[in-house]
Amino acid sequence: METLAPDAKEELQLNRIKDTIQNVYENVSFYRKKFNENNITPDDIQSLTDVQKLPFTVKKDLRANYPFGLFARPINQIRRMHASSGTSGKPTVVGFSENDLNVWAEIVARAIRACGGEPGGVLHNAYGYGLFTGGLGIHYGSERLGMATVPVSGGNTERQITLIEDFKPTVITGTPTYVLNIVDKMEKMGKDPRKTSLKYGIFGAEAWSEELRNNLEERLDIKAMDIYGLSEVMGPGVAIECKEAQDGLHIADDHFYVEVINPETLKPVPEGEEGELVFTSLTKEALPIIRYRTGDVASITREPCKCGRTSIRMSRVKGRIDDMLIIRGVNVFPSEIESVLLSIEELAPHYKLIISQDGALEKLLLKVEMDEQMYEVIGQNLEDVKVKHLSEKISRKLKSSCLVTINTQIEPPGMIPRTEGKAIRIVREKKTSSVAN
Ligand code: DLL
Repeated sequence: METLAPDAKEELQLNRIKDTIQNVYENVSFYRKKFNENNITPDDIQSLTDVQKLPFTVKKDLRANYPFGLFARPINQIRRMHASSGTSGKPTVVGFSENDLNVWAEIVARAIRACGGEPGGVLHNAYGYGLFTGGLGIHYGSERLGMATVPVSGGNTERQITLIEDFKPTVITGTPTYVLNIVDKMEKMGKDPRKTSLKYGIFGAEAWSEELRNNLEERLDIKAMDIYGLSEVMGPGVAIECKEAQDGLHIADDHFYVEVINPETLKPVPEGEEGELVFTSLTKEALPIIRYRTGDVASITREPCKCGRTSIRMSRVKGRIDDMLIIRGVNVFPSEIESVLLSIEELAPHYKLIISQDGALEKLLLKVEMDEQMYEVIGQNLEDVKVKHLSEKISRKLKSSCLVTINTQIEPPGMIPRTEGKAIRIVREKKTSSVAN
């Protein structure tokens, strides 16, 4: 399936899309109503371009149909549910049939294999277990591949280090920022992270930069690959980098049909151009999803990959449209700021962006940690002239790479809160009083 000729793949996609449309038309009143409103019946979908006739689905639709309104199967055919944390409103619930779980495990097994995992090896899984799809999604894929899977989940970093030393995994999975915490901790404990048995990392669930990849690869002496996914579409495994090229993520396009649209006009953008990723599931039974607007910004390419896989590839996700900052008319994603910060040796890869409202005006403050070594060099004195020079260097680099000026505050090491899962890069503050101008 991974090396199927593109024509054959498209034929397969069309057949599967037709089945999916039939499934939602018959079993989900939300879609039937929407199709009727748009004068569409399943017979109208005769080619892949016809997919563009279908209405989009957005997160709001999942919330409005909470909990099971979009399920195409009754509860007695559901074998697992996952849900978002619901911090920004009602949670979204997703359901999987037995077959869906099987397909998901298969897709993730394929993904881990593409990243260097092998039957017989050990995989240390530091993605959170529970309602989040990361932990269990990777877990069953790893077992399916035939790997001894360590379900350590996030947190308890010292124990993670002991387990890595004792169980000798070759693969580690987790959010890039949490794995960064593990590496920091190892170094603090006087251990050399390059000396572990680890060879490959499979990192995702949050936007991360090429510079963070370099940092993790260098400090852990591994190859680090990017894994993408979202619970509404499945979970981890929707797309995966291969260890051979590390150049774009192979979309599991036998199971997901991808489009890239301009989020304002909602029209497709030319191939290779950035836009919002939109996915239609092709094989899901319990929660088929039609033209789901992910809010994630990336581009796609059909150029062949040197690994031999024929699937469409997507670029690294730059970020979520909601997280894009507009600074005096210039659009910047936190991942672009991250690239700049990580290119500055005196800084640690820990930062956050604080947005506060000052009347009608939005203010932005970047807080970034200084590297431990630099902190010692300045005798832990933040008033040292070297800190001022560092601040100027950050401003200069941000200006030349991102074309923006951002107020920056340099923090001592350890001041930015660490997380066990996805990092919180953007903090929106209600009050303005605590924010420096
Ligand atoms: O984060 C699924 C996942 C788990 C993916 C483990 C990879 C590894 P959600 O919690 O529903 O699902 O969050 C989905 O996270 O829309 C993106 O904005 C972001 N995201 C996921 N993977 C990446 C990635 C999981 N590799 C949301 N790069 C998505 C950038 C990512 N952003």
